[in-house]
Amino acid sequence: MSVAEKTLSQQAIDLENKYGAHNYHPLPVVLSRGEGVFVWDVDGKKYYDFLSAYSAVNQGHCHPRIVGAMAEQAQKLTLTSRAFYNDVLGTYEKYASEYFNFDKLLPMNTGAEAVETALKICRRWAYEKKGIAENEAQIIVCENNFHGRTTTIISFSNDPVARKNFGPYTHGFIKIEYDNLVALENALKSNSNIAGFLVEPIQGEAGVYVPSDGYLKAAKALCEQYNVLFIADEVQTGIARTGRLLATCGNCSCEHKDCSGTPEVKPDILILGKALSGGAYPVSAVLANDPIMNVITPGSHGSTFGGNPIAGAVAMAALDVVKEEALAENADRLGELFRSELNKYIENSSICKLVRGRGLLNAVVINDSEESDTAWNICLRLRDNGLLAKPTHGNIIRFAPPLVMNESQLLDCVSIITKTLQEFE
Ligand code: IF1
Repeated sequence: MSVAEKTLSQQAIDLENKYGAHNYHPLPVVLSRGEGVFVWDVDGKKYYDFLSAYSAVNQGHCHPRIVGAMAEQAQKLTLTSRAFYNDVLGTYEKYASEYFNFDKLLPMNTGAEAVETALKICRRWAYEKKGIAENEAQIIVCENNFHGRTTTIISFSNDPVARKNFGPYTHGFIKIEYDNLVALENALKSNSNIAGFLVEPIQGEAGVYVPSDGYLKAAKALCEQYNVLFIADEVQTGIARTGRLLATCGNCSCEHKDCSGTPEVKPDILILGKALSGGAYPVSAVLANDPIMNVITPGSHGSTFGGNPIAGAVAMAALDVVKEEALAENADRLGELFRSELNKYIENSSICKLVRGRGLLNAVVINDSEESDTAWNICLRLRDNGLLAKPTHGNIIRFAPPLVMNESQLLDCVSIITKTLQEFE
């Protein structure tokens, strides 16, 4: 078939297949525009976006405030490196540190870079403050974690696809079962070289596993008891996604109802990314108080783009939008509605086992084996019906729309989802 005869979508797909590394298996749809909760493909077909670029587009596609801040800064100064000061970074660092109630922020670009940064801070704190012998620090992580794709991070992954043939692997990590306080305490009491506990408040990629109520709070208390840093990876769960500004609060007994907003579970190190920029630009950050953050000294860590003026301008606008548009409250309310409506369907469904999640980070477990392609086929039909979503693992479909969605749009999406599922019953 000649190029001219191929559709625009097929032409784009063929280009990626021929000239791009095959590190993804995207759903066959080629997007060319985004606005709010909607995206359009190259043929002008409109879709609800129910992935939000893996929770990076919480504020909606191309939010005018965020794009405007990016465009304005891009006309003035894009990058200085940290060899010099610039007139945005300090303002951003103050704004974000106060926004999340920490003494300091270390600016990076991707989530994985921020996770790596947190691991380095934790290890250096262990040697210089806790007194663990150099090179002996151990960091506890959870089975089925996802924290990024760097060699150190995949060294403590148990996903064979993410780690096979990427060895030799980085040492210094102890894996325990997620949502298991006995396992955590056993690890803490059996090894005096534990420096930190790295945990996702909700395990996103694993399939949106929400831990038991009180898990995070009790885990933090155990870390305090054993003088170990509690490191919360909120790259995916943060920035209002789970119905609170941070999911680390989501585990307190308030169930998001009357919580004062200050997280009952305050991490020693907080890791942010994705929606910190509203999906407009790579921005990530590590936040901590001075006794921990001050182990970082000039020349001991850095990044060419980390803390660049565009990142600071974009992040401040993105965080403004979260508060001005009450996105956490909206996510909390619409998330309850989404799960309640899906549960009504699931009561009489043979194809769906359950829906779980918090706020607008949800997943539906399909009643088929992990190896089946049912979830994938359901996502293909959802695409045909005007809604984009993608399976996380095998038989689990993640549903995570932008947090700017309104109730009528959500109910429209519930109708699309249930009508599509009905075709597979
Ligand atoms: C992919 C999902 C995966 C993250 C948490 C750190 C990072 C991520 C909790 C790293 C990134 C992305 C990466 C992307 C797919 C997506 C993802 F869970 F969000 F769906 F893979 F698990 N911590 N998650 O979720 O941030 O370096 O990507 O900016 O790699 O396929 P990053």
